[in-house]
Amino acid sequence: MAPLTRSRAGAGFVPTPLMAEYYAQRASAGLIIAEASQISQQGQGYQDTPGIYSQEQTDGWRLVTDAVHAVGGHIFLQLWHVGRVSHSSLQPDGGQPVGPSAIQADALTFVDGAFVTASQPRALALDEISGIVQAYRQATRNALEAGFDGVEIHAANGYLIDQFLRDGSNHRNDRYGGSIENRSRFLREVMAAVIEEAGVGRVGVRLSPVSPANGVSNADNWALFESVFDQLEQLAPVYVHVIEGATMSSRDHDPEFDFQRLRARFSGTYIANNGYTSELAHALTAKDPNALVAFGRSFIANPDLVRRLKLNAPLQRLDKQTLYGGGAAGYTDYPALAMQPGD
Ligand code: 8OZ
Repeated sequence: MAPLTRSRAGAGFVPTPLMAEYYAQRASAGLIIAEASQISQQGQGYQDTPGIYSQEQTDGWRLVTDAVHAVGGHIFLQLWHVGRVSHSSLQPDGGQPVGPSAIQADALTFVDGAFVTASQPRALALDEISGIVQAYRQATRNALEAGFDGVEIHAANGYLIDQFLRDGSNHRNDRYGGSIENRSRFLREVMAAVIEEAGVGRVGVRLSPVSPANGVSNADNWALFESVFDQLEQLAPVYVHVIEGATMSSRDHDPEFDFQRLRARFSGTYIANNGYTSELAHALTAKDPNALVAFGRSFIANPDLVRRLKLNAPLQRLDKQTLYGGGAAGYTDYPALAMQPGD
């Protein structure tokens, strides 16, 4: 199950018992990657997304991991810093969001029940960057204390790590900007710190090479991601998870960008995502035994998605009105298929 933002954390951005119920309902996924969770207040970009930086948040996530493990599931947490995709009202002391450079994102955030334009960011000072790496490290410790089986570094969808990677959002002229080697330094440092805390077997990473999500742009995505994959091969995370196409949208992309060729540069597990059908998933795993497929949107309305796919049963449609925020409606009230004799 791919990570899905649902904006249902409680006060203090603490995971709730309702969230534990939601994840436990979906434990037959095999591996759940829990929703993006900010590693600091500065890393938050939308209302009511959960955090993983306070003790209360860590204790709240324990409810979730216990509920999932009790029914035989496995669960990673996605670690998130939104960078410039935020709004001042969510930032410490109402300050500006931060990014590699002071370039405003062409992106919307979600605040007080409405979508609003991301605020003008300020460029991170060179000496602030190690503090953010340290926040990823502490968030990893917290996630392990909360009982997660591992963590996924969110390096996709135009958030902070992706903002460093792409030349449209990174105009720095220090060692974090300019060349691909420099623009990927922040990703390398975060990965190294998190792997040091958790071990290679408990760390994955998510990328969205061709997605324009949250206003990112880059002159040569192939050169960038070929290099990123080669660097990941060295760092050896347990998996690389790739959104093949545009985030929350179509699989269509420039045919010159060949995901199979990219995947071949990493010898570990590949998790493919975005708009997979059962047929596409089987075709991929038949030719790539070290590949998995993550399903996102279809898990929202189908807690028993795996069983439905196995039985070729109809899928329920998700209600867009209840995607973000609110309570049980459109969250934990999507029914599973009735059990049949012999199940
Ligand atoms: C939808 C709404 C808010 C955030 C992502 C974490 O795109 C998100 C997200 C998705 O990775």
